[in-house]
Amino acid sequence: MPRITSARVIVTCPGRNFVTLKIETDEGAYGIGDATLNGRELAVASYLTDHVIPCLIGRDAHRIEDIWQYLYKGAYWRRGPVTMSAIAAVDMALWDIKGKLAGMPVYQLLGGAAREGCMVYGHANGSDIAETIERAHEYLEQGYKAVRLQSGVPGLAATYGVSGERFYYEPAKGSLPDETVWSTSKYMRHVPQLFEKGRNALGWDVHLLHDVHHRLTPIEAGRLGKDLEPYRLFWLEDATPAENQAGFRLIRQHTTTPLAVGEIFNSVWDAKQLIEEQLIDYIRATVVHAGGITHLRRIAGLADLHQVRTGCHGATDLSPVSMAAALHFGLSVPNFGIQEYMRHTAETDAVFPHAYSLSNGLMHPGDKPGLGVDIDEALAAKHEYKRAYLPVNRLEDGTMWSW
Ligand code: KDG
Ligand code: MG
Repeated sequence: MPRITSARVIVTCPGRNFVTLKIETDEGAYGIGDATLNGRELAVASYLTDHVIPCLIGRDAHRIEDIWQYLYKGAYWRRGPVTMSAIAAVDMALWDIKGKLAGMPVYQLLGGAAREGCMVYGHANGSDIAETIERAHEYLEQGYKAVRLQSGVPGLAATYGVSGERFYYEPAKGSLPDETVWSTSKYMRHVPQLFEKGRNALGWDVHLLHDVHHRLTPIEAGRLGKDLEPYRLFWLEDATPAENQAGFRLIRQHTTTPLAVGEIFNSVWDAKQLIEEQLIDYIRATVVHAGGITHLRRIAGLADLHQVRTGCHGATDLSPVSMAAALHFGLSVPNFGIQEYMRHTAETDAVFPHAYSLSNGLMHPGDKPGLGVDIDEALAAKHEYKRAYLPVNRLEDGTMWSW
């Protein structure tokens, strides 16, 4: 049995912060897992170093489920993004080790490929509608089958999802959080125009998506969904905060626009009612924040019973280790829907060399044993951690709102 001999946390900032767990065994194989929680990175690093790693040493690295249960039930304090990101990092690293020892890519251990590749969506964003459409065309030229459209809103100085960069979106910055200002009425007037012009310019053969980023109430989301019905969106994402899962009933009563939610979920319990009542169409929980491959498969299993498909979050703040794990999961799970792909910068890719690739709008994790991602520790050590916060958001009268 491969015994865990050491584990350590590597914090690096190749353009943005990433937290990685590396687990070594006495059989020579090692595994890595992503533990990045954007804007709160060091909390997970400490949870791992101070509380999880001492419990791992000496354990059989093959016993993934038992170690998962030990860390979840054994902590007494269940769930929450810090705990579940730490468990996820251990879980990913153990799947990586199991794959390496078996000489197989992780997706083979999960049942093998259930499709040729994972359809991904890219982010087209611009300061106005014309610029967003121009960028969407660039994605289509690169073979993407699905594109998310976000654009600046007239009258608002900054809008979620719009960045100066062409292909990378990086909202975390500053030694204190930036403050942005939000107007629901300005936004609600603008978005249907974005999709009317978007459909006219891009045609009907591309899937179009949009992220509301938790800004609306359920009834407002119902109205927006109804206004967008003529443009046949693939999904409307995070239309309203989802702590109150029953709130999605109200949205469903008013629109047939498909709904996606889950990027800040960390457990199947966050999605249970949403899935069981079929209040959503896509579950967007991630491998890193929702307890790793082991727990994500459990969520997908429940979702499959209710015709809810997966659509894992894949922003740049999830490291290439998470991206690889999501692709092994996505390739093998029966109810895969789509995978978000916000590509990483060249600096990040150099620290995390990886086997996954994109071709004709589909991504494949590659066939290297394990997850197929490594970390160049010498290069990682050259990029020192920099505190960076996600922005906060206020209404025009100064009231705090969801960012
Ligand atoms: O850390 C926050 C980002 O991951 C988030 O703002 C990106 O909403 C997002 C998305 O859909 O990619
Ligand atoms: Mg989102």
